[in-house]
Amino acid sequence: MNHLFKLLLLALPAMATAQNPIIHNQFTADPTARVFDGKVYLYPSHDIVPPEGTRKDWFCMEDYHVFSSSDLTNWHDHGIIATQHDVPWVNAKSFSMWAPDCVEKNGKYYFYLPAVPEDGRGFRIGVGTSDSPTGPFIFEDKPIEGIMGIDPCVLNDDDGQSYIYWGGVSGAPLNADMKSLAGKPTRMEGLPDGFKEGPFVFKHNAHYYLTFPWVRHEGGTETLAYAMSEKPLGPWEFKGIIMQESATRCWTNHHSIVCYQGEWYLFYHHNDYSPRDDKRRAARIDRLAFNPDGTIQEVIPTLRGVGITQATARIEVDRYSKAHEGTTIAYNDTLNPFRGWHATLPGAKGWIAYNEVDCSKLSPNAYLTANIKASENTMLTVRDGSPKGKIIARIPITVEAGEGRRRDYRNQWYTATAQLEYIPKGISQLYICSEGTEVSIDWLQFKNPESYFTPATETPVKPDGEGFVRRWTLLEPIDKPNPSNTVFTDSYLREHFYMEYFPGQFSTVPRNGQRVKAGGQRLTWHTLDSERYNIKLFRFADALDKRLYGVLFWAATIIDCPEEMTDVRLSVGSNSASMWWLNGQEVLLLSGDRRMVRDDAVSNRLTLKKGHNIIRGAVINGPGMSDFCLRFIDKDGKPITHFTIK
Ligand code: FUB
Repeated sequence: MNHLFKLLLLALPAMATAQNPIIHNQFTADPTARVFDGKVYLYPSHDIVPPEGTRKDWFCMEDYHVFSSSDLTNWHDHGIIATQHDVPWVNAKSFSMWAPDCVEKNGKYYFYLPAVPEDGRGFRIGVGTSDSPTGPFIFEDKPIEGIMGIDPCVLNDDDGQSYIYWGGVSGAPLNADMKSLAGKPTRMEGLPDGFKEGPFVFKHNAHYYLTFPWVRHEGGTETLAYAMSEKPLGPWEFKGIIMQESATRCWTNHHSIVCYQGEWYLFYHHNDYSPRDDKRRAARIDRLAFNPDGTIQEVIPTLRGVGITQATARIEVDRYSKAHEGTTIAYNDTLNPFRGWHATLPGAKGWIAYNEVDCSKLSPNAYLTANIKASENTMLTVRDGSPKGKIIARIPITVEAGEGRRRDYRNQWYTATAQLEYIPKGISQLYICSEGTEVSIDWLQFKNPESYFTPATETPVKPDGEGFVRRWTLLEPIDKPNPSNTVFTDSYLREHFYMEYFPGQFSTVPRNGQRVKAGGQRLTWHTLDSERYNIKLFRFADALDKRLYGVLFWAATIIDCPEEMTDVRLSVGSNSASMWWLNGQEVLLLSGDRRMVRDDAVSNRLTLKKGHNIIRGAVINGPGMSDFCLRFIDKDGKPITHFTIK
């Protein structure tokens, strides 16, 4: 087993994913996106499963969350910004907090929401004010006078006038307070017949766009359509469809359109996480483009969505950008769609492509992991740019228990690993190609091996903020076969730590690269800075492909004190037993079978000399993973940090 695969045994679970739908832990409908201060903020409705006593087949929302992102890929949930209990005029049992909007004007943020009022009659629209896009919002006592309806959308025009639109479709100018109408509501003219709701109005190149969900024929479901005008309240000229009806008959669609960092995006929803119930929806994003005459090009919904995916993030390849005919996708758990999907490649020559993967942060010793399932031994290749592109990695899939393998993985998910043969430069479109029989794939993830140490430089360093000494000269492990830690009594340790393993063990100060002979072993000292407060001797040995268990480690370091320090104590934690010497004097013994715990054992009071002080340690283990941490503390137990380490 080589170093790479051993590291995998301790690999951490994957982090963020970044495809359609964009929020993965809750339903998010009616996604209104707005750009504030260089970030995209998302204000969706929050569909929930209807609680007991409420209609099971209808929309059900009791609060709003707000999300933000600076890359359209990683979304941060800022939590709940309003509930049906906080807004004074809302009927607190109505579960009717439908599609909202939020705009900024003169440094204030106005959050508009539709809901059923206390008297239970129809929908009204109210507003809350905040100094921040994430709230807290202070809500008005009453809904806006003159509006009955749902789905507010506010346009701030370039001349300073704001307008509010709602329902299907009316509009009116707003007063400067953003909380009251400055004129009579008017019905927007020029729109086609058929059910309309969810207006979203924006301005681009002096054209006003009124975009809206529209049911174009009896028995149909909602498309997204649009009209254009040279005036904010029309009359409008109907232009056509932005998005066709849902292929799976999700009855509603609801959207917003924003320009972010020079690109246009359509936010919309679909019932990805609720395939049998189209009242629980999930927000998505796809790119939107204009024709030279200002008309909008039709948007084809994708699984891939938008945004660059880091190669080291989990790449959900079932959210592919392209796929070979015959590729299918299915839920990982039909009882819990939030557990995502997997793709199945039909066999030889099948492939899926996943675009915009940033490989620039992969280190030369990066490797690939893939969660896969197959019924026969087969092979996948991951290629750069095309199904015939350069091979990045080959993933051999061995599912049958063979000689030396205890597990049989036929038709079971398992994580395969592969070394990289080639690392694409920058952004790549990955092609995952089947080279044999049918194979299912859930995700891919590239990993940079974790680093635990870096070679020390000539420059002295300080202990870390908590006083831990992180620079050490470590000797490659001496074989000391001990099948268990139970032998580590004081007497055993005294005998074995004081044995002479190599010349100068207690007298010379080791230097980086110096070699010593210990019994039949030729061993080298390495001066290293540890990335962590605890010195992971196990990782040190592993990276050098040395024996890990039943070994004895020697460590030494020199600390340089600016003055004499009295009444200090040496404080150590180690796995397993260890002994420590200061300037040649034994000061601490940690015996028995112990775990590494900071400040596990503390010495008697000591004096550190002005100038150089030599600390030596020996750590012994049986079958465990060795590490240690060491610092000095003062008479009050506070860490000492004002010395340097050579
Ligand atoms: O989310 C509830 C309603 O469904 C919205 O207000 C409509 O636009 C439709 O998406």
